[in-house]
Amino acid sequence: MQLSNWPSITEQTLAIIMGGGAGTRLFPLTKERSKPAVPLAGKYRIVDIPVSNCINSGLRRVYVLTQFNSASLHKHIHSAFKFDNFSRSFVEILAAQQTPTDTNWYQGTADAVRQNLRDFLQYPYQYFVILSGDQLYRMDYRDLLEQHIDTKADMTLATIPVGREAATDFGIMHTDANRRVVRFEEKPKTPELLDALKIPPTLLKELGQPADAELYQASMGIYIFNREVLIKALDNDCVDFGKHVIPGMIKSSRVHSYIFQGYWEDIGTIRAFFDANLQLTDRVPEFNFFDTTAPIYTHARFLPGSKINGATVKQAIISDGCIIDDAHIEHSVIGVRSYIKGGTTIRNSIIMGADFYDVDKVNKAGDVELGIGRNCVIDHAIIDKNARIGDGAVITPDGKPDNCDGPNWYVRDGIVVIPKGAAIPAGTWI
Ligand code: ADQ
Ligand code: ADP
Repeated sequence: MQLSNWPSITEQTLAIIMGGGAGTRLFPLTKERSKPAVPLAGKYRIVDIPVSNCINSGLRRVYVLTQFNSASLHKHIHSAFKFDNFSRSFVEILAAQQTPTDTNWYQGTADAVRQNLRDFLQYPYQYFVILSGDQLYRMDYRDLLEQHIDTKADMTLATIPVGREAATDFGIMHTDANRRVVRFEEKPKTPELLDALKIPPTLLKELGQPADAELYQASMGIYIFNREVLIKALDNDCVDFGKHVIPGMIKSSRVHSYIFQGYWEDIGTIRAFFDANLQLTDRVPEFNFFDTTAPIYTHARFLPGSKINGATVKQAIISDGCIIDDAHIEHSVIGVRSYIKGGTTIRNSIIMGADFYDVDKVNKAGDVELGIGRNCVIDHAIIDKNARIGDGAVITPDGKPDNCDGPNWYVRDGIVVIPKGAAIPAGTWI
């Protein structure tokens, strides 16, 4: 190693994770917590994905920007991501803790970065990697940095080919032969605009796609800015990167596209979050939590192995520390410390588990015990942490509108969501 190469490119890079705006799209999972703290895949939290990608890419200075702080997010970050005393590595939360009417509330992604820019610039970082906080994917950001430096770009954004239906939800662009962005439209809606934005045959060929594929080059919301470029890009009132900052940079700056063709899912809505979790129960899921070359880190809980007392389990993830009696579990994700009693059927559902065991049975008579009671039927549901589902409860979205609210339950995108800590009395039919 040449000492003159020090500090390395990754040491000159600060990672900034956009941890979520108002969190309305994931409500009610974000009712009592910020989006990064939402549990994922039984034992992780959403924020573990981008933070682990950073660590596995050698980026060890990471800020998580979030709209409001929560004790559980703090506890999670501090226990999951500890570095030794001899490095200047950190994962820190920067929260806008004011109310929505206060001007300090982050108005959008660019505004969130701008409000913290002075802190970010205190150290001589040369590159700023800005990441969306609600996506399931594995990426080595060093490849992105390498292309960024090789092409001498001012800004590089990661992109992925998507179909026409998805294209309306993303920033869509055209690039030239050097992958420099020459046109950018945020969430194009009209058929004429979409027709004009298709990936041309030459690029389709380079990507190994059929010449007649109808694909669009979509922004993944992952950006690398050079230091001076970021300062200039935010020296205005622009609120969002996708809506304002990037479209404004196309002509004046060298914006390049890094094309990624691996697995990538946006998990920012209840439906997308639900589908991505359940896909993990596939025999060979597209996202591999078993990949030890780039592990997903979370906080170590030292829980006992799960105890299964005669259940039938098919295509499911069972996390640590569960106790499952004679239940039937199919195509579901069962989170840490879940207690599921006999005679219960759980299908196509996410049970997030609990933060504690109710060993002392602190419930008074008549209260519902922590976990899922006897003889329940749960289908197409997300049961958030610390919920208490009484014996014989039936929870399914059948016969209900795709979006509606009950006294202590919600239906969102056709999925019933029981919020954190809710109690559903015995015999309830939802
Ligand atoms: P969207 O995902 O719609 O599109 P946005 O709502 O700005 O854009 O969210 C980007 C990320 O920032 C998300 O992780 C979100 O949770 C977070 N975020 C949003 N507002 C925030 C705030 N005020 N404070 C902190 N974090 C906040 C963007 C781009 C598109 C691109 C898609 C890819 O604008 O061009 O195609 O991402 O998903
Ligand atoms: P997770 O384990 O899902 O990451 P947290 O970190 O938020 O959840 O909290 C888990 C820890 O919180 C438990 O190990 C327990 O020590 C503690 N805890 C939280 N609430 C309670 C409670 N009501 N009773 C006992 N312990 C609790």
